[in-house]
Amino acid sequence: MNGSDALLKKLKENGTDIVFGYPGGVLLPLYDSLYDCDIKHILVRHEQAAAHAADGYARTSGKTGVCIATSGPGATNLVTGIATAQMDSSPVVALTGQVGTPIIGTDAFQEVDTISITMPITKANFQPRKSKDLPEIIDAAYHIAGTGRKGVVVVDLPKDVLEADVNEDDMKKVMKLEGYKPTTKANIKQIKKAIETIKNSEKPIILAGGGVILSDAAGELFEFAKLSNIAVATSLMGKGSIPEDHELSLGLLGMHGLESTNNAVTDCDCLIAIGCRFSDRTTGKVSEFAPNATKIHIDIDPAEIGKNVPIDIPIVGDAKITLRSLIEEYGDEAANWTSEVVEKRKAYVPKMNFNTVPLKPQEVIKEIMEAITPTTIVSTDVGQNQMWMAHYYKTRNPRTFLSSGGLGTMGYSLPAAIGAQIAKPDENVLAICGDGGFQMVSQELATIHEYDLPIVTCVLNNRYLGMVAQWQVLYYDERISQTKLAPTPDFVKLAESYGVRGERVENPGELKETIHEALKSREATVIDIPIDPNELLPMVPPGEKITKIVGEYKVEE
Ligand SMILES: Cc1ncc(C[n+]2csc(CCOP(=O)(O)OP(=O)(O)O)c2C)c(N)n1
Repeated sequence: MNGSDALLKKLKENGTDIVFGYPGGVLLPLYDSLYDCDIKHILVRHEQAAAHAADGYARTSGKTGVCIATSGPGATNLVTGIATAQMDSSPVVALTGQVGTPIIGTDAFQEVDTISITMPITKANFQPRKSKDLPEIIDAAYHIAGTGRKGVVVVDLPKDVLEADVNEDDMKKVMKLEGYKPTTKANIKQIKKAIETIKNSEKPIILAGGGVILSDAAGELFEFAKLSNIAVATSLMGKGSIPEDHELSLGLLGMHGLESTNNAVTDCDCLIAIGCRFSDRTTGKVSEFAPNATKIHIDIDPAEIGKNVPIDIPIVGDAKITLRSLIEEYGDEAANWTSEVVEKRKAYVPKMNFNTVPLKPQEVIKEIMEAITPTTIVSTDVGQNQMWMAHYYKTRNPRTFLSSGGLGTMGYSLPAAIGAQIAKPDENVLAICGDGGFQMVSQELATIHEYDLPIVTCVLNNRYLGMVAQWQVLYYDERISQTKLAPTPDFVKLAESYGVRGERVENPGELKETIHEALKSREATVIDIPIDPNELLPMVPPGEKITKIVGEYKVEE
């Protein structure tokens, strides 16, 4: 067997039956091996989409996603998707082609130093120089990507390594990964200390991050929250870690968080952060973030603890295993403050009902929620559309809300939805995007059509790079510089030209029905939704404390 065959065999052994990629000259051996292999290859229309799709697949399924790109421009086109997945700790193995080993470093045609380029944006990267090393490197790549704090591993594949022979003994070799031993089981003394602190506090709050979802700990989180009667705020990545229609859910915290949540966290005297990296979007001004709270931080990555926010009780461990220990050790003492916090959250009922044309984004989110079920997977893009969703949309299940939280990558939503739909073929998948982000990846409608993926794409079309325009309005004296997107293509016709159904919804009440019909038909549909570009998203100015919200929250009378 040659290197390519060995590689594909290893992918299968590691549980991969689907890959997202785009071929090129140095990958000809690999694509030839794929020709009669039962791993399904999804041919995207741009490599960035391959990485986002692998990432969306990973986030939805919990398995490691795999993407492939050729050397040089193929590899550089993957970079944004790699960085996006890595920032959000999504397990992805990225396979890149490389020129043959004899000409590495000669400025050969389509040569780029992928290892150096991806070093700072991956968890690890490898370049096998001999075919016999390829199998153990692939096993190591999966192991590193999918354990500890998950992330991206690049394997850069020189063409001759793909061509040369690999024997059965090579297939059995195991790489020794000295020094890579993530701690999953937390120190029991720290757990006991945390419990004592929680019980001695009067105003405890849990802050759940994406780590809860990544470690499949949502069930344990909910159990612990109910047992202790402590309400849960989430970061953007933590959306779905607790059913957001349950009264113990306080919703989103931070720059675009709910006012009641930002106030509750600011007032709390004990903050139990789980799988959360305290990003600037979540904390605002760090010195005024939960200033009176004793802070407990549970995280699998010791490097995260104390990195952004000083921590009183560090607990290194996997969220699921640690929450299980917390539940076992806790007893049944319930917190008292929660009812007050919950009442305040209940009193804050954001207004979403607007009977206006153009549609208000809040109305759009309301109708989306009415059209779908708790298991529908939604992916958002980046910009106002993302934050309207983050603030108003109630996520009810883990792994059903996909969003580029760390890198903030426009163009994420549509290809991530492709990965999600492939991971969950029977589930409904909705991609939400702005007109700017949609235009960055709209070519992927061809992929959606080719593979018959029934994704429903909602374009919140404000004819602006809305989020940036909003900052220009608020902080740059309304000097709208290069953020008006005109002329915008006719998205209905664009969709139709790709063989995808196109619809336009302009009136309140119609969106729900249109989404419903599209989902029922199981036919890919793009819905162009002209929305009011003047509706401003309330926010905390960057670097300010999270109680300082500017812009008016419209609350139900
Ligand atoms: C690849 C990329 N380029 C630029 C940005 C900076 N950026 C953040 S939000 C935004 C505007 C997004 O506009 P649109 O997609 O129309 O969504 P909206 O904010 O209007 O919902 C821009 C340009 C980004 N996040 N990603």
